[in-house]
Amino acid sequence: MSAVDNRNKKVALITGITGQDGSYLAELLIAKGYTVHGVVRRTSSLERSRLRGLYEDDAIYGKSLFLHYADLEDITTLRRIIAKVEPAEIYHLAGQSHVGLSFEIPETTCELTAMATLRLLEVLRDLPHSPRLLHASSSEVFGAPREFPQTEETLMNPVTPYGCAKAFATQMVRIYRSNFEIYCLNAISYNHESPRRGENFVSRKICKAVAEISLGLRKRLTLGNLSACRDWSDARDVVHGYYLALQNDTPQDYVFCSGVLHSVQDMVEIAFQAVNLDASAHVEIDEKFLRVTDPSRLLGDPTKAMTLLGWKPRYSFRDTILSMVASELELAKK
Ligand code: G4F
Repeated sequence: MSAVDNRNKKVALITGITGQDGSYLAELLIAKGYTVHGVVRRTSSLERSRLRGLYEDDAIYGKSLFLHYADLEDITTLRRIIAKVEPAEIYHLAGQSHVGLSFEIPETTCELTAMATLRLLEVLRDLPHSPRLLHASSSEVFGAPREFPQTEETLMNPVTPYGCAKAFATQMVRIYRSNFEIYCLNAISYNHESPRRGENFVSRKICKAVAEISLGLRKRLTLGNLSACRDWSDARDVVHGYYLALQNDTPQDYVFCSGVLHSVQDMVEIAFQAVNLDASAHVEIDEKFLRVTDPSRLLGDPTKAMTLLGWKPRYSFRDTILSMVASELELAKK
């Protein structure tokens, strides 16, 4: 693979560095001695709170962390950044990542999630020494899966605009890997949460509300489908998997998940128990949070990542929820 020429350089580029996964990954790579370049949307200057610990540290920002402005639609800028910083590894995490929202803005979702990935692959195709590329794919590509649990071999059958955009990007990565000898792979991750999760995702919404209810700041938590089940992991474990995946000499796809299903109701119960409150006294359902289509049985099999990469999650479902409630209590008290 042509990427081998760059391997001795610990230089990484992260698209989506201001997000939950990007910020944890940046911390992990810097701790491993990497120089990390992050791509930041021109509009995201106010959204860097997850990076604050790194950004405000004079020993890190401008020394082992650099931020560059580029929009995913503007591939020329991205091409220039790649030519300038010559990363050995690219972690492509950026995109429109909210499944529910993808029904409202399907065209934007396809531009930012599907086409942006293809454009990035085209940039790499033209480079004499292409960096290694990890594309953050999603369990949403399986949509209505034909098999349980799903593996790297399971056929894609997306049922949402977001899942469809991810399926396109995932397949393009496979096509470019086999046709152009580019080192690129898909990390097919299932839901993964943490205190840095965006507020419109169900875990953060639940934990934030629970903290505020326990402090008397509000009374109710309004949700959609409580019986929806997901295979939930912790984002801190998943980004460690991303790092391990790109260290393997052979590019291949991996599923990152817990292999266990929990319902939204389970999450609600754990979060309310953490503050000694009865969930049934505070939770109500509003149809506006129900999805047009909601994949119901996305359950992954993490065997390949565990055996081939030695990936071992450190956080249980309960650990993650408890850490999120604790973090929300701190924030709410401030
Ligand atoms: O937290 P969610 O919004 O995550 P979702 O849609 O599963 O997507 C996440 O995981 C995917 C798989 O890895 C990623 F591809 C994607 O980018 C994102 O990270 O919803 C989880 C479940 C759904 O079944 C939803 O219907 O929670 C249910 N839910 C119930 N009430 C709710 C609510 N979701 C939200 N956001 N808000 C609610 O009030």
